[in-house]
Parts: sequence; C-alpha cells; structure tokens
Amino acid sequence: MPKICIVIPCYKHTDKIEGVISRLLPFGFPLIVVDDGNSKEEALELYKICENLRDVFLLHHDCNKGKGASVLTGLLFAKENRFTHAIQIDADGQHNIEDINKIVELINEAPEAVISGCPLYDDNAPKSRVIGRKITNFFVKLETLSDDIVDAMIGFRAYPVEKTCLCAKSCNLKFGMTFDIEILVRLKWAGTPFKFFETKVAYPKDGHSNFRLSDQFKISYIHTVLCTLMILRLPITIIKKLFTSHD
Ligand SMILES: Nc1nc2c(ncn2[C@@H]2O[C@H](COP(=O)(O)OP(=O)(O)O)[C@@H](O)[C@H]2O)c(=O)[nH]1
Ligand SMILES: [Mg+2]
Repeated sequence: MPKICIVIPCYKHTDKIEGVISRLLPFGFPLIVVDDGNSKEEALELYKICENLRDVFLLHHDCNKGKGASVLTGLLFAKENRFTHAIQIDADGQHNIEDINKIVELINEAPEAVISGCPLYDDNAPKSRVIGRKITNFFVKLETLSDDIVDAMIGFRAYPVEKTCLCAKSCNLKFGMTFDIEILVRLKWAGTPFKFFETKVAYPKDGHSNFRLSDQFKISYIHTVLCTLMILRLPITIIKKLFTSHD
C-alpha cells in the first residue's frame, strides 16, 4: 500500500503558497514544505502559515540552494519518514491541484513508476518557455533513446521515494532548475517506468517566476553532459536492447 506525501519547494512564493496549502490539505496527505533560504520576513511568514497545521512539516535551508536541492531535501525527509511516494508540486499555484487524484490513481496502478504531468498551457505562457521546453523534450528523447519521457520539465510529478533518492545520490546531480530534467533521464537509465497524464498549467498575470536566462544556459550544459553520457552508454544500451528483444 503506497504511503504518499506531498513536497512543495518554496522560494519567493510565500504570497501564493498559503492558497496552495489550503487546497492541498483536503486530500489528506502530509505536506513537506521546503523553505529554500527565503528572506527573514518570508521565512517568518511561511512559519506562521505552517505552524498550526497538522501534518505540515516545514524544512529550512539556511541559504538559497536551488529548486532541485529543495526537492531533494523533501525527498530525503520523506524517505526518513518511510513514505513510499512523494508528489512534487510548485508553491506558486501554477499547477492544477485537482489532478492529485489522477496522480494517486496512477501511483496505485504502477507503484514502481515515475508519474508526471504533461502540461497543457494557458494563453499567457511565455513563448520562450514553451519553445525551450520543446527543445528540452527533444534532447531528452535523444538522451534516453526512447519516447517514454513525454515532458521533462514540469514540476508536478510523483517519485518513488527510495529509488529516486538512491539515483540522486549515486549520480551527483546538479541542484538548480536542471534537476527536474536530469533526474528523469537518470531514472530512465536506471530502468524506471514512466506514466504521464495531461494537466493544465496556468501562467497568471501577477505570477512571479525565478527562472533566469542563466538557467537556460545551465539546461544547455546539462544536455551536453547527458548527450555525452548517452554516447558512452551506447554499448550497454545495445546489449540491454538485444537481451530484452530475446525475451
Ligand atoms: N527557480 C527557483 N525555484 C525555486 C528555488 N527554490 C525553490 N523553488 C521553487 O520551485 C518551484 C518552481 O519555481 P518557479 O520560479 O515558479 O519556476 P517556473 O515555474 O519554472 O517559472 C516553485 O515552487 C519555487 O518556489 C530556487 O532557488 N529557484
Ligand atoms: Mg512557477
């Protein structure tokens, strides 16, 4: 029986997270909120939001470590507390919270799989992000030599906790915005199955994104690394394919 929790990385989204938390609580899963080195004021605000809520755990980074580091802090806490699955969701309310039901259904159907959203954007989505995502998804197909990962950037997904922590530990991942992409490629290389569901992603006019041009460069760098590793792994991939086609 899966034991599910929800991980919310939070940086400069204290104004939005209260609404997200209050919409998540009725689902009845414990929430792990990670304060990623927010300012003193924002950290205090977060503390006030979480302090009287049952089953809401607030974890704290002393300085800003990045989205990936926040997710990993949440996942390690989930592992320590024997959760089998962690649903990751953004703090800024961009994700369609009702789709948690779809995720839970898919976790029960395929507990060994990564469950991930496949984004349906509203009209406000910046063109540069939409195009950047298409390029990333193209490279991910190349890096995994498969069509299994439909989208590698959305932060609305569920991880099998044990396997993901092990994978993150063994490959020395980068901890910024590239984490979402790299962990999926590495999990695929480790033989993890994937399931995707369509989900609306909103870009409200008053929304604030921490995504910077430098993140785009870091993403290009990570694709260079992953493409190189894919080439180095080719002999293993070919042998694996030969063996599985004989089954
Ligand atoms: N970009 C960024 N997001 C962080 C960081 N730490 C935690 N987060 C959280 O990661 C999620 C995604 O960040 P966001 O800025 O909305 O990126 P975007 O949705 O891709 O534009 C949000 O829940 C943030 O609060 C960080 O250092 N940088
Ligand atoms: Mg966002």
